[in-house]
Order: sequence, then structure tokens, then C-alpha cells
Amino acid sequence: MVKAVAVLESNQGVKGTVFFNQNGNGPTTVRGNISGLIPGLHGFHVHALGDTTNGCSSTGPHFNPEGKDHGAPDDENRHVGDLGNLVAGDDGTATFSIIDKQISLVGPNSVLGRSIVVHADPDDLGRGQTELSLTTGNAGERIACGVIGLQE
Ligand SMILES: [Cu+2]
Ligand SMILES: [Zn+2]
Repeated sequence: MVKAVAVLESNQGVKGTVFFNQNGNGPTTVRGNISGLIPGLHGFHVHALGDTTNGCSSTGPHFNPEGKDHGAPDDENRHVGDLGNLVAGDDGTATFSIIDKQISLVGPNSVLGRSIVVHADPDDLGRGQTELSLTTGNAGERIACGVIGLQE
């Protein structure tokens, strides 16, 4: 079992922790808890870089090692980093457990050393029929992020 963790930071009061677990080359479980959100949907992605020197804006684009279009988690044509949306409840907290077949902690799709990012707006999952929809999902501002590192 390979385990990784990211602690999310924000200058907007959003915080949380995201845990990643993977057995061998199997699917990766992404679970955690993020608070301080506006209730509703928030785009949730792995971005390519583990650079937060300029806050979440320096984490680069969605992690996309195969040069595909932005999409939904269940799409074949998606960025590896595309995890869809988190749903924050009335208390502003999103609690989630996602099982994903593309994100990995080993090999070319490894997310280690990259960043997990939460956005202000819903991810349109590539269905927005605009150019931006196929790169970012129109998810708006990056409101919290954390670098993904190996966990004991
Ligand atoms: Cu993003
Ligand atoms: Zn994407």
C-alpha cells in the first residue's frame, strides 16, 4: 500500500486534508474533508506542479500527462487530474471518498509532488461547449491547494 497526503491551505478560510491510498497498480482512493466552503459544487483537480510559491496560481494546469481534453472522472478522454466536483453541505464542509482509476501514486500517472486544488465554482466537466471548458472546466478561482507528498 502506498499512502500520500496533502494539507490544503488558503487565504480564504478554506482548509482540509486529503488522503490518497493505492494498492499495487489498482485504483486510488482519494478521501478527506474540506471546510470553509460555500455550500454547493466546487471543482477538484490535481494540478501538475507542487509549486505554491505564488499560492495556488503557481500550481500549473491540470495534471495531463497524456495530452487529453478536460473531462469528467468517468470519461476516457480526461486529464489524469480531473476529479470532478466536491459537494459542500450547508455547513460548508465537503466530506468525500473517491475511487479513481487514472490517478496513481506510482509510474507515469503519479500525483506525488503535484498539488490538489479546490475551486470557487462548479467544474462543468468539459460539457460547457467553450474552449475553456475543455481545459479548466470553467471552475473559476483556485481557493485552496496543497502539495501531495508521501505519507508514512
Ligand atoms: Cu483545478
Ligand atoms: Zn482537467
